[in-house]
Amino acid sequence: MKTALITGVTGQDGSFLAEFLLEKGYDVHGTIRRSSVDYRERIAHLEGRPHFHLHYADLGDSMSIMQVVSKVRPDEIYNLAAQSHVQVSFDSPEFTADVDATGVLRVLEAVRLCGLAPTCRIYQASTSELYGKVEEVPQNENTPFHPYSPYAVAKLYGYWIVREYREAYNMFCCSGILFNHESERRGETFVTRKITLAAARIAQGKQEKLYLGNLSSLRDWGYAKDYVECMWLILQHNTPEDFVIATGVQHSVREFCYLAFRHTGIELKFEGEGADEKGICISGPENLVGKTLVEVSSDFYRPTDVVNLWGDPTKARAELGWDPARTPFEQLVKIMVDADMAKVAVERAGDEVRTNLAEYLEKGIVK
Ligand code: NAP
Ligand code: G4F
Repeated sequence: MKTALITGVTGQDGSFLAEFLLEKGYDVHGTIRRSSVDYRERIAHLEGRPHFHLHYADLGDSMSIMQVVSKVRPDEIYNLAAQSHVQVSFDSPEFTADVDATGVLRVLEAVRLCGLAPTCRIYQASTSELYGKVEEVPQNENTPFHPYSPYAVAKLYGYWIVREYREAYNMFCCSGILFNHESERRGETFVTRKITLAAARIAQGKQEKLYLGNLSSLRDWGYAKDYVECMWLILQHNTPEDFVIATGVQHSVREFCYLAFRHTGIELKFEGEGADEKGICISGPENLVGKTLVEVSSDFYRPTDVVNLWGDPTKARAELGWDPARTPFEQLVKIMVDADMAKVAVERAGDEVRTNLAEYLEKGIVK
């Protein structure tokens, strides 16, 4: 039985990867951080299962990383932990650098100092944000980097320190340069999830309007569940190499928004430009027709924004046998909207029960 250590197991990717590796028969260890909230929604269903273990560790704390690596002595490490929100990195640049840049070094050094360099394979969660202010489209493994946020600059250090340890110490460490990947487990402040949740709430009368930033931004969006398989494939390859993981298809935030609303039964028409652009309901529930449901707010503009990400997955397809087209864009949007429609319906049912209960208590029907 192989042993894997996943940093960031509570995140979107960490939770899917843990499920994937357990399915493959791995003994899976994950790192968690102390928090005042003990419920870990994405991995609650795995906790207590045989071969799934959790350890406290923080990427900002080298001693905790050393402890967990020396205790677990993993065959494979998936370093997914990060401050992963680009906009937040403008507000917390130092924290982002500590975790997303120096944190990678801490993991590599822990492996080396524990004497695991010859045996332990390491996957580093790198990102298409490295291409930033893009110098060519689509982007592949040879495209020059131009990071365009504190997050991307920190991740660039992570990318290079991984290469350095590979060359200097002959370690099997690789970066997956992953383009945006989304799912029903995506954090609620990333644009796709923000849209699917808002569309579901608006369709069910729980929200009036959705405010977004740059609607023209272009992304290559895939399904996170497909992408975690690639992380594993990268570590099973016969040589340590870096790979671009993407679908090879690009869409705008506006298109995502249009499709998500359409899937809830609301047809939007976008009018105006830039900060004045609006998404108006042209068909759907009677009470919404004619209403502006989407507006632009400069609160969601970034000091520098990456607007043209489009990946070329040729190498991953040829060398890893990975299929970039497994979950097409429309299906991804549907998966996310369906999940959020169900989530909002459950929330509404809870509201109804609470309202009825309050009324029954007031009338003395229940005591
Ligand atoms: P996510 O949902 O935000 O998860 C991030 C994980 O990192 C969480 O488990 C979080 O723990 C943990 N973490 C944050 N700071 C930490 C620290 N100081 N020490 C230890 N753990 C810490 O991110 P994701 O979407 O799954 O992405 C996984 C990785 O891939 C990240 O490194 C991200 O930068 C990278 N990436 C993501 C995408 C994408 O489109 N999703 C694309 C390219 C690269 P808590 O739950 O305690 O906060
Ligand atoms: O969903 P986003 O916040 O994702 P972003 O910035 O591309 O970063 C994600 O993908 C990266 C891979 O390329 C990862 F490395 C990173 O960890 C993270 O997972 O924003 C996507 C685009 C941006 O151009 C943003 O300006 O959508 C635009 N956008 C427009 N309105 C918005 C909004 N983004 C957010 N978060 N919220 C908005 O209201």
